[in-house]
Amino acid sequence: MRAVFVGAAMVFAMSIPAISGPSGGSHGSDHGAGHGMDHSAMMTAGMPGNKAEARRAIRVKMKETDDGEMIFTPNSFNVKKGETVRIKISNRGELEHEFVLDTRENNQIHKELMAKRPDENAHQMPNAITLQPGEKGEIVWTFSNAGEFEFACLILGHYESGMFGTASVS
Ligand SMILES: [Cu+2]
Repeated sequence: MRAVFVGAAMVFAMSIPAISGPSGGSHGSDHGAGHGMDHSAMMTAGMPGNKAEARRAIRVKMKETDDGEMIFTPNSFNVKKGETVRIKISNRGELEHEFVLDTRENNQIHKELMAKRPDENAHQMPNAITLQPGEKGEIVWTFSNAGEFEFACLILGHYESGMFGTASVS
């Protein structure tokens, strides 16, 4: 089964024609209205999971450090291919942060778009959550494909301050 890029990645792919994903996803012309995204559909990084199938939780904290970095703790985790996990995310910092799980390539595209249009920070995607200081949230995710994926905060300047990490699926 071919991986299909959904949601924001489609929109970005339309505006940045040079993008060609290594997964062979069907970008571009054949996906119809990109805004009517199917939230149940698979992304390269996997798909929204069923909470009842999650056997474990992974806790990730987001915060700023005293020396000016912004970090995820931990900044990496491992899961098995096909595993469904509850990713419990808490914002322990004093700024708004987000957790966006995707391929590195898609996160870069997304980040560049956000840099151009910072008013579009509010993510309504199943692979992303935005949290205010002190807030907690959860993404239930099934890691359908093996590979190295990235979780990142794409708010302007945060990635450059260290806000990214690796989800390794094997
Ligand atoms: Cu952030």
